[in-house]
Amino acid sequence: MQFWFTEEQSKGLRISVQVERVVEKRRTPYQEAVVSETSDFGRMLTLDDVIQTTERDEFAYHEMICHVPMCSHPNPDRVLVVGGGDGGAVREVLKHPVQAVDLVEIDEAVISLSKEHLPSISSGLADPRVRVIIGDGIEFVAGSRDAYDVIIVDSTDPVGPAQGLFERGFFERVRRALREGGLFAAQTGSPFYSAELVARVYRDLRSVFPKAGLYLGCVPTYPGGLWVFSIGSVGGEFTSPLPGRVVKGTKYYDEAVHSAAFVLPPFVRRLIDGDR
Ligand code: AG3
Repeated sequence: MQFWFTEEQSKGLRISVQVERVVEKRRTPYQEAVVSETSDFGRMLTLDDVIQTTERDEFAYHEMICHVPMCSHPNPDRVLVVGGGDGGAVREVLKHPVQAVDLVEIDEAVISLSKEHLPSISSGLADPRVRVIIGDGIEFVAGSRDAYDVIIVDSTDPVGPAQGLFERGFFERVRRALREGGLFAAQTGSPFYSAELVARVYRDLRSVFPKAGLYLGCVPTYPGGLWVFSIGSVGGEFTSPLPGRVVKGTKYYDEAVHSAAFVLPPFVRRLIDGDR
C-alpha cells in the first residue's frame, strides 16, 4: 500500500518520501528500525522515523565521510567505523588497500536488516578484513590506545545513545585511540538546522586535536540537503588529498570535490571563525 513517510526535520519543516511498501520493521532494544521500498529513492532505512540512508543518495554521504579522511592519510592500514551498521562507510573504506576495518555498532538489528534488505550498501561487511563488534562505540573507543589510523563516526542524530558521540570527552578518547598521523571524521548535522551543534563540535575538536575543520556534502534526503562533516587530525593536513591516494569508482567524491568541500559559505564559516 502506497503512503507518504514523513520526517520532521526541524521545527516547522518536514520532508515526505513516497513509500510503496514496508519491507521489514523491527522494534529493537534501542529503536524502531524500518526498511521500506520507496517510489523514487530505492530502499530506505529509517531509525525512529529519522531517515538514515536511501539507495539513491547514500553514495554522496558514505563517500564523503570516508574518502576525505582516508585520502588525507598516507597509509591508513587500520580503520575504525563507529555506528554505520548499514555498512556503507565500510564499503567505501574497503576501496583503499587497508589491512583491517573494525565496525562497532550498538544495534545488531541494523546490521542484520541491512545485510538482508540493503545488499548494495552492506556488501563490504562480509569482507574478511572486516571485524564486526556489537557494542557501545564510546566504551570501545575508550578501550583502544594507539590502535587506528582513521576513525569514522557514522552515527544517528545526537539524541539518545548517539549523544555521547558528539561530546568533548569522546573526542579525547578518539584522539588517544588514533596512531600518529591519525584522522577522525564524523557526521555533524545540518549547518541550517544544527548550527549550534556544528559550532560546538568544532570548538571541542579544536581544543582536542592539533588541527580541526569542517567540510560539506550534499545529501538530498537529510534536513536541508547540505550536510556538515567534522574532521580532526593528530597532525597532518586534510584539505586536499595526498598524491596518489584518490581511489577509482566513486560517484560524488574526487580530488577536486575533496578540496572544494572545505570552501564554506560565509554563514557556515561564521560558525567557526571566532575560533580560528
Ligand atoms: N547517519 C545518519 C545521518 C543523520 C541523518 N539525520 C536526519 N535524517 N535527520 C546515517 C547512517 C548512514 N550510514
